[in-house]
Amino acid sequence: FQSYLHNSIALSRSSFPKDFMFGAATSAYQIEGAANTDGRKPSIWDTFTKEHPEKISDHSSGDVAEDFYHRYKEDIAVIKEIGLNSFRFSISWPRVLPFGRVSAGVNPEGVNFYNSMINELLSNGIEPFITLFHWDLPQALQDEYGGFLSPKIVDDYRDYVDFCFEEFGDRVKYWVSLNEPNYFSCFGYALGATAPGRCSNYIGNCRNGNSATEPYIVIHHMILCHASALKLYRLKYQASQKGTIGIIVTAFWKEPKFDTIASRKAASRGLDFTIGWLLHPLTYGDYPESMRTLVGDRLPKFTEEQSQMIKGCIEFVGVNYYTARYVDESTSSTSVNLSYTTDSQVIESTEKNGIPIGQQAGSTWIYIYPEGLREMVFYIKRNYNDPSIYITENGMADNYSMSINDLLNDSLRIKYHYLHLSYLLQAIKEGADVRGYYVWSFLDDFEWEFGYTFRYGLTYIDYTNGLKRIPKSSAFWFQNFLHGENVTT
Ligand code: BGP
Repeated sequence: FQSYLHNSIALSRSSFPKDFMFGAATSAYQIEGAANTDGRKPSIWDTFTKEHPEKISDHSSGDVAEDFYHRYKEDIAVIKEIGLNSFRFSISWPRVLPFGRVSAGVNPEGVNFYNSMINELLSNGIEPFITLFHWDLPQALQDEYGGFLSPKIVDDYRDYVDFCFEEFGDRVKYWVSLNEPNYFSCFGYALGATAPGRCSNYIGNCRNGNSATEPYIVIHHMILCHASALKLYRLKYQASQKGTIGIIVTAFWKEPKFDTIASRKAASRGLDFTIGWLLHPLTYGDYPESMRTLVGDRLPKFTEEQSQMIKGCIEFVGVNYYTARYVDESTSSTSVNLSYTTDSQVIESTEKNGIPIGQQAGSTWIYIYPEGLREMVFYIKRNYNDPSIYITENGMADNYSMSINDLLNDSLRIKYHYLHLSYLLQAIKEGADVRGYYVWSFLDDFEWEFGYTFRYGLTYIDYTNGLKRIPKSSAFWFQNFLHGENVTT
């Protein structure tokens, strides 16, 4: 399939399975805005952007974002026009339960918003695909007991998702428990670069946390959260609602830098410390052996009962695939790498002998490496009992400083999606159980620590002109593809 990279072989919708989901992905804090509207209370992201504007490239926040809260009908009409048959969005926990718990008060306006949005999607023939937690924890729970650092989060999370299943589950069949716990914990608790901004000098440049232990504690609790949500759903809702619950991992492909045993082992450790960190315990009941050995006592332990409970808790894996890295072994304890912790003893690089692993995108951390998507899908199939897979995010950004003309004529984005879809199709033909593909993202949006400086959307947002939406060339490209045309780049 190297030929995809060189010749433009036409790609057609009809080559994909008939019921394949083609969607666009978003998350609440990144698009909704209306941060202080209709009873919503702060999340840790509201607090973080207010207290640490210096940690966001353009010192911005999601206060207004793209105002999806007020403009969802117009946006859903465009989703339909493009021909996407699914929409991935997240529920803002502090919009429905402003203080985190039902007992502290439900916000009916927040619940109404999601009900109306879900109904709007369904009446347009678009399948809602809902993330229950995309990083915006109610600040109240962070203040009360430190959020995901405390085991108390497990009960509160379970009660929150119980509330969502009860309210929305009659119409929603696809749920994701947690978006990218590995990114949330490492950037939020090792590097201090994203909310809640904790770290120690061990890795990050601050002293309010402990980068050596906290990321592991946070993920430990998130694994228990996922499993409790799944158990609860199976017990209470499965029979009547007939939905499914997956978990999403940050899935950088790791390509051995050299043809050596050391490089191959490093790649395998790198994968253990990212996707294995979650998928191994949720498949087999415990962390990967490499993690147990290298992290030692700092890695929390599951009790026998917990281990039994978390085992076999993967209904589907959501893969957020953007890019890949070359990896090699490293014994230096100071290297920060995209396995996010230094404990994996892996050094990552974007080039080999001065040649980059792929073309660099406007989101500078993304090098275009579509082969890695196929590799990742098969790696998960082989190592975690062949689960169903959804590509829950795939995309690249342009830099905000480009001219509007170039931003709208986004030929590199078209090439990016064409290449990734081509490799994905190949994987499906070879027997991978992949059921959907979601573009990140539908709109240009608030990109966490990058603020509005990275533009990932199929739709351009004019931030200086009333948040006017303008479809980019890539939106038309998807429209042609989804309406049955054979497309190239
Ligand atoms: C994923 C997140 C998304 C989105 C995307 C783009 O990790 O799930 O919410 O933000 O990455 O990444 P970034 O903003 O780091 O460029």
